[in-house]
Amino acid sequence: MIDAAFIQRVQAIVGDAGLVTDTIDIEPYVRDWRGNYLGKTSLVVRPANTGEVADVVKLCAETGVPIVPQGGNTGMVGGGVPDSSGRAIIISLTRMNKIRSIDLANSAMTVEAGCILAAVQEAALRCERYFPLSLAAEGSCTIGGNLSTNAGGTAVLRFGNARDLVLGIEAVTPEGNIWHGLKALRKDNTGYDLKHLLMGAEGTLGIITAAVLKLFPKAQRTCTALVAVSDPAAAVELLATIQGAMGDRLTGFELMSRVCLDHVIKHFPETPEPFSARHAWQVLVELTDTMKDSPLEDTLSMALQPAFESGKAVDAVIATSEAQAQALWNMREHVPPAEKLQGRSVKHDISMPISTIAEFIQRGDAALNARFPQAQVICFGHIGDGNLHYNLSFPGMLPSAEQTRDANNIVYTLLDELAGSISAEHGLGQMKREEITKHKSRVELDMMRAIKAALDPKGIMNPGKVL
Ligand code: FAD
Ligand code: 2HG
Ligand code: ZN
Repeated sequence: MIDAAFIQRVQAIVGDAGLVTDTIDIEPYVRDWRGNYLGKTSLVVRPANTGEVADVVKLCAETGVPIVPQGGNTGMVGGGVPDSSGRAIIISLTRMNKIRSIDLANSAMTVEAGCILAAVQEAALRCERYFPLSLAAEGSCTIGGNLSTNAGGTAVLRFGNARDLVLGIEAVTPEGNIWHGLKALRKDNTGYDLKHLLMGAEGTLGIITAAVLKLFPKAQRTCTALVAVSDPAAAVELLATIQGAMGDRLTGFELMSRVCLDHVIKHFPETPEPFSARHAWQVLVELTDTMKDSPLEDTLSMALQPAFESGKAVDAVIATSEAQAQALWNMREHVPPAEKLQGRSVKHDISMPISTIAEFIQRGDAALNARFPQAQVICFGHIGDGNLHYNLSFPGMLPSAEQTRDANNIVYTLLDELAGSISAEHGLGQMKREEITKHKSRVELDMMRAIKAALDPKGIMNPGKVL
C-alpha cells in the first residue's frame, strides 16, 4: 500500500530528487500520449542509478506494491500507465540517461535505459557511427521503452527491430536483484537467452536499466524519394523491384494513403503538396550506402522505369537536398500527430505476409466502409516489414465500445485468415491484453504464463499488461 510510511522508505533510497508526489506533477505520468488511458498513482519514483532501482523494487516485493516501469511514456497501448486502482507506483527511468561508454573497436555503445533515443543516435553520429533505430517519437522515447516494446520504426527493413540491435542488457528482477548482462558479445550460446525474454516483455518481467547497443558504419550517401503508385499492389511490386535492384541499400519503404496526407496538410499547413496532382497512394523510399560515390539516384530512376511504363508508378519526386528529404520524412512522421488532432480512432498496429497486403487493404476497406460509413480508414506504415497502421478515425466523436469491438472483429478476423499478427510493433499493453487470448494457442499462452509466474511470482511487475 502506498502510505506515508512506504513513501518515507522510498525517500530514504532515492532522496527528494527521486520522488514525485504532487498531483499536478504526476499528471503527465498517468496519461498516455494518445489520450486513451488515464491511470492513477500517488507516487512516481525517479531513481538515479541501478542500485536505487533495485532497492526500490526490493521494497515493493517486500510490501506487495505493484510497479509500472516507465520511460518516455510515448507507448501506444497503455503499457506504461498504471490502472485506476491507485495501488501501483510508477518507476520512471528518465533520470538514468547517461551514455556509459562507446567502444568503437567492438562497434558497441553502453547506455542507460532512460537515454532518449535521439540522444543515442546523435552520440553515435559524433563518432562517425550509426544507431539505426528510428521512429517519430525519437525525441522523447527512451532506450528502455524501445527495448521493452521491441520497437520497430522506419529502418527495420534493413536493420531489424530493437531486439536485433542489442548485445547485452542490465536489468533488475522483480525480486530486486541486479542482472549484470552488459556483455558486448556477438556470439554467446550459453543456454536461454534471457535478454530476449526481457525485451518485448513491456515491463512485466523486470526493469531494464542499461543496454549494450550495436553500432553500424555511418551512411555516406542517402537518397530519399516519394513515389506515387496506382494502388497498394503496385507498392508491394515496387518493393520487390527496388530490393532486387538495390539489395539492402533499401532502408525504408513507407506507405501512405492520400487520407494521411490530407490530415497532415490540414493540421500542419507548412507541409507542401508533394505532387501537382492528388494520388491515392504513395511510398516514401529511403536508400543509403556507406560508399561515397554510390549512384543511388540513377539506380533508383532506372529501377522505377518499368513501373512508370506499366502505369504502376504514376509520379515521383527524388529529394535533391537534405532539406527536401527532411520535408518528405516530416510528412510521414506527422501522420500520427495529425490523426490525433483529427480526433479519436480505433488503432490497429498489424502485420501480415507482405504478399497479402493488397488483399488485406481491399477487403478491410470494403468491410469497414460498409459497417462505418461515418468513419475514415487511415492506412499507412512500414509495408517493407508487412506492418500496417490501419486505424479507423471517428472525427468529432468517441467510438463506442460496440463500434470498437466491431472494428476490431473485422480487422482481426481478416488477419487470422491471412496468418497475420494483431500487434506488429507497439505491443499488447492494456489495449490488446484480452484480444490476444483469441489469437494465440493455449500452449503458447500457457508458456507465457509459466514464464511470468516463474520470474515474477508475486505478480508485482506491471500487472494487467500483456497477460
Ligand atoms: P513507455 O511508453 O514509457 O513504455 C512502453 C512500455 O515499456 C511500457 O509497458 C512500460 O512499462 C515499459 N517500459 C518502459 N521503460 C522500461 C524499462 N526501462 N524497463 C522495463 N519496462 C519498461 N513504436 C514503434 O515500434 N514504431 C514506430 O514507428 C513508432 N512510432 C511512434 C510515433 C509516435 C508519434 C509515438 C507517440 C509513438 C510511436 N511508437 C512507435 C510507439 C513506441 O512504442 C514508443 O515510441 C517507444 O518504443 C516507447 O518508448 P518509451 O520510452 O516512450 O516507453
Ligand atoms: C508510426 O509508424 C507509429 O508512425 C505510430 O508506429 C502509428 O499512430 C499510429 O498508429
Ligand atoms: Zn509504426
